[in-house]
Amino acid sequence: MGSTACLDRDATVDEVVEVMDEHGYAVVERYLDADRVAAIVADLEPILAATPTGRNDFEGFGTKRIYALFGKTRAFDDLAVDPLLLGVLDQVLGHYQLSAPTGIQIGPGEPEQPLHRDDQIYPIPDPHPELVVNTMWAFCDFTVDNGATRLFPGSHGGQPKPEGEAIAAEMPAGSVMFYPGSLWHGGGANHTDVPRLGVILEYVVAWLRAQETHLLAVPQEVAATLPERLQELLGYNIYPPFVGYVDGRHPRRVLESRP
Ligand SMILES: O=C(O)CCC(=O)C(=O)O
Repeated sequence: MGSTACLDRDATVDEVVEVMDEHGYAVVERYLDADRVAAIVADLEPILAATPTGRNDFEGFGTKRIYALFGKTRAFDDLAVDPLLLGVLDQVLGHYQLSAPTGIQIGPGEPEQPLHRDDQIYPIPDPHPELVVNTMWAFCDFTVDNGATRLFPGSHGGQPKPEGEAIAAEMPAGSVMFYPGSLWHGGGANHTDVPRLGVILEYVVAWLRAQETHLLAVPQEVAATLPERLQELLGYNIYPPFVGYVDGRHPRRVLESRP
């Protein structure tokens, strides 16, 4: 991949926002060190072993997707509230929540995922302000051969699906790629005999429905033990002044009043 959209791990919020705005994506290379990558991979292995392959072209018949991620592992609690990530979300989305936190292991032989925009599930006419920001965390080297995410640089902002060849967002393990929900992209084909493992932490503005219903996906007794900001991102929050209340009160009170 060209280096124009790549940043070092000491990148600032402003740099990530500027590069994402210009190119439609920004890769912060090796944001996680090798030990952290290895620890997360080890944590995900038993979960992946119990995860079925996909049911359609979009999920991929040879691809495993870990849904209900925050109900299954604590490995992403700090990454979901990472200061660089939240700083970018503050600037681009304002009020937001987690939408679709998903582990994606593209199996050998998997063909390309259909190209799509992550915000096209919402029936809101183009152009519109960004509604979704996604981050793809690489837990192996992402290469053109093993299914690195394909994308069309500059295709964000409400444009029709581009013609021609997408590029492969190659990045070393530990890197994180930021991209807005309006960017045309899709998983790549895996031509190797080794799975490609990535995790998306996707966020959506707080006034739209999140893709996954975290309030049901993460057991309440687990949610009650999590840091407050993560609880908020999992839906224990309101969009001001009062979208999302429970019995007229902030949803956090439900966790606080547990026996
Ligand atoms: O796995 C990838 O590289 C991208 C997956 C994706 O875009 C999706 O499932 O929405």
